[in-house]
Amino acid sequence: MGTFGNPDIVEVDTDILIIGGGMGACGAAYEIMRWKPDNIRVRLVDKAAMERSGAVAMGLSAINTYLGENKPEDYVKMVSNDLMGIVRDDLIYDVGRHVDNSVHLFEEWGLPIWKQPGDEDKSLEQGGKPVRSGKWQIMINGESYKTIVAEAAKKALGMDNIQERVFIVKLLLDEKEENRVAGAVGFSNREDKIYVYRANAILLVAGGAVNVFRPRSVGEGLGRTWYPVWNAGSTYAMAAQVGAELTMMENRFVPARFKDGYGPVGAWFLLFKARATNGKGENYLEINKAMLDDYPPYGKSHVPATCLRNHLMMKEQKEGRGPILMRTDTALQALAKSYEEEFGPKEAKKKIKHLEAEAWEDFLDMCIGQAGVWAGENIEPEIKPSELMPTEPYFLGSHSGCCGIWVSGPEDIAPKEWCWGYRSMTTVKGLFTAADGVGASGHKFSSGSHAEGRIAIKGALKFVLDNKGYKPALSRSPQDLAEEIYAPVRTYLAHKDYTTAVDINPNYITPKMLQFRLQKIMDEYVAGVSTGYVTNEMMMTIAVDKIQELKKDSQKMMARDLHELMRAWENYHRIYAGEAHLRHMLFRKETRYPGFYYNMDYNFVDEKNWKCFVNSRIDPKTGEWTAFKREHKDLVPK
Ligand code: SFD
Ligand code: AMP
Repeated sequence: MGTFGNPDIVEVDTDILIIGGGMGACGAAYEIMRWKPDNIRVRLVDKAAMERSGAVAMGLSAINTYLGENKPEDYVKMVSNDLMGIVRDDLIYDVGRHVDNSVHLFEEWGLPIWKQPGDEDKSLEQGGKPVRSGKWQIMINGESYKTIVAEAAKKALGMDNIQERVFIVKLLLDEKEENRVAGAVGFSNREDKIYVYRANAILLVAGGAVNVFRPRSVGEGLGRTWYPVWNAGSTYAMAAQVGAELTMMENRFVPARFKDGYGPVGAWFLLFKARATNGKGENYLEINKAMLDDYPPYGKSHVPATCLRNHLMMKEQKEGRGPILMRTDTALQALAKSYEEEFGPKEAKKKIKHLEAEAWEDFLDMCIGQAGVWAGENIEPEIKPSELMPTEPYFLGSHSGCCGIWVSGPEDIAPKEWCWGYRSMTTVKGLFTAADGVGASGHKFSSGSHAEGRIAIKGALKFVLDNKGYKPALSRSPQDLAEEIYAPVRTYLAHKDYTTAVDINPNYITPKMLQFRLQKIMDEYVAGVSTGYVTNEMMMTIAVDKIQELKKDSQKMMARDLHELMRAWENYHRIYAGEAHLRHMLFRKETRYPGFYYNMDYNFVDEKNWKCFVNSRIDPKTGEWTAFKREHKDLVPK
C-alpha cells in the first residue's frame, strides 16, 4: 500500500486513452463502442466524477447548437462572424452537419427538451418542434443534463474501463519515434497511487482554462466563476508541452454575465427578449451603434460579434454611465401584458406564474449561485433589474471563444494544408483532441462538444487500427515520473517543521499563493479586469519575464494532501495556458477582439496583415516557444 510521500505505481496498457470525462469525452466513450473491435482496449480517466464533472456539472438550461431547419453553411457564417472572421470553416461545418444527432440521443436518453404547444409528445427526431430561444438555441430542463449524458457514456464503455478521481499531469512522447505520443501519467486524488499509461492513441479532452486571471470574485466570493473552476488549462498545457501546435491562443472569452453570481445572459436576451441598458436606461447598442463602423464586416451583420457587443457596453462603464442593467423587469412585464391581451386575466395569471418560474429555473438549472444572489439580495426579477458585468477572461474553444489546438480537418472539405491525416489529430502523431481542445472553431457548446468527441474518437480508432503493431516505449521511467509528480509532497514533508505557521515557510510556497501570483501578473499586465482589459507591448514583455520567474518559483510548490497536490499541478497547467495566451497576444499586432482585450499599441483590426491564424509551438526538447502565422481561407463564402 502506498503512503503519503511514497505512492504505489500502477502501470496500465491500453490502445486508446481518453483524458477527461466531460461532454467531448462522453461523446467519445459512447461512439467508440459502436465501432471498435472487441480486442481494442479503451480507458477513460477523469480527475473528477463524470456524473458531475466539467462545464455541464451544474446542468444547463439551453442547448446552444441545434441546427434543425438551418443549414451547416449558415452555421459556419454565424460562427465566423462572431469570432471576427478567423476560424476553420472545415471544422465548424463538420460539427454543424453532425451535431443534431447528439441532441437526438440526449432526448432519447431522457433529457427533457421544450416543445411547441401540441408537439409535447413528439421527439425532435419524430419532427417535434423545439422551443427555440434563438436561431441556433433550444430550451431544455437541464439540471440533470450531465448526469444523463454521463450515464450513457458509462453504460457504453463500462465502469471497468473508466477511472474517476485521477488527475493526468502530463503526456509522454515515444522514446524511439520523434513527435509521437506514447502515454500519459497521472495520480489519484484519493489514494497514494501514480498511474502510468501506455497508449497507441490519446484523446485529450480536459476542457478549457479558468482562474488563470484574477477573478472578480475575491475574498468571501472566491471560488465563484462563470466557467468551471476545475478546468485548469490541462488540455492546452499538456498538448503544448509535447510539441503540439496551438492556434489562436490569443483569443479569450469575456462573457457579459449577471454580476456576482455569473448567471448566463442568453436566455434573457433571446427567450425573454430583455434589453440591456446603461444606468440611465439607454440602450447602449443603439446609442453606440456608430462604433461598429470601425469593425466591418463583423460589426455590420444582423447580430454583431459577441466581443463587439461587449465593446459597446464597456464604453458606458468607462465613461461613468454604469451600472449596466439587464432589464428583467420590463421584459417580464411586457410578456405579462401580452398574455393578458391574448388570454384574458384569469388564464394570464397562470401563465405569468409559469413565466416567473421559468425565469428562476433558467438559473436553477445551470447557475444556482445566481438564484442565490437574487434570493440573498431580495431581487424579484419581474420587479427589479439585475446588474451585468464583463467577467475575467477565460480560455475555451467550444463556447464563444476559439483558442485551442490545431487539428486535422475532415477529408472531404478541408484543404490539404488543413488535413494531414486522421480527423482531429493534432500535429503530434497519435494525439487527438475535441471540444474545448480544438482551436479556431467555437460555438460548438455542449452539443457540438459531444458531437466533436464522437468525430474525434473515430479518427483515433482508425489510427489505432492502422498502427496495430505499434508498441509504445515511454521516454521516462515510472519511478522518475513518480518522483516528479510527488515533489510538492516531498517538499512539504521535508520542510514543514521549520515553521509554526504551516503556510509560511522560506522553503516552499502554497499552491494557493502561487495561483494568486499568476493571477496578479495576468490581471495587471495581460489585460485583465483591473486595467479594463487593456494592455500594450511593454506591459506584455514585462509579463513574459515575470512568468519565467514564477515558473522557477513554482518548483517550490508544496502539497499537504492529495487534494493540494492536484491544486499544485493545476497551477503548472494554468501557467502554460497563460503563457501561451500572452505570447500569442504579443505576436498579433492588432486588436482583433475589442471588448475581449485591447492592445493599445495596435488598437484596430488589420484585415490586410492579420486576417490569419496565429499558431505556436514549444520545442519539447528545449522548451522554446515559437509563434508564427498560418494563412486563413474562407471555404464558405461570407
Ligand atoms: O448558458 C481532467 N456551456 C453551454 N453549452 C450549451 O450548449 N448551452 C448552454 O446554455 C451553455 N452555457 C454554459 C456552458 C458552460 C457553463 C460552465 C455554464 C453555462 C455556466 C458550454 C458547455 O458546457 C461546454 O461547451 C462543454 O461542456 C465543453 O466540453 P469539454 O468536453 O471540452 O469540457 P468539459 O465538459 O468541461 O469537460 C472537461 C473534463 O475534463 C476533466 N479534466 N481529467 C483528467 N485529468 C485532468 N488534468 C483534467 N482536467 C480536466 C474534467 O473533470 C471534465 O470531466 S451558457 O453560458 O451559454
Ligand atoms: P450566453 O448565455 O451569453 O452564453 O449565450 C447563450 C447563447 O445565446 C449563445 O449561443 C450566444 O451566442 C447567444 N447570445 C447571447 N446573447 C446574445 C445576444 N444579445 N444576441 C444574440 N445572441 C446572443
